[in-house]
Amino acid sequence: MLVVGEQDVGKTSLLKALRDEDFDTHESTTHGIKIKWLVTALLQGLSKYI
Ligand SMILES: Nc1nc2c(ncn2[C@@H]2O[C@H](COP(=O)(O)OP(=O)(O)O)[C@@H](O)[C@H]2O)c(=O)[nH]1
Ligand SMILES: [Mg+2]
Repeated sequence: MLVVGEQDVGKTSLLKALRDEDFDTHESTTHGIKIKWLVTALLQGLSKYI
């Protein structure tokens, strides 16, 4: 998933929420791009077969 948008619209906060991470009212600006793992329900379902 690629999240693109204007500065300060909440991209980092949205991705943190999807990763069950805490909301930060003073989230610092992301410089450049940040790449992180996001384990989806599909991957979680597959994990029992791996
Ligand atoms: N009230 C409120 N503030 C938010 C929300 N999402 C993000 N923010 C705040 O808006 C600012 C920018 O958010 P951030 O996730 O860094 O945006 P980004 O620059 O698009 O990655 C930060 O201070 C966040 O705490 C939201 O849903 N509600
Ligand atoms: Mg950001």
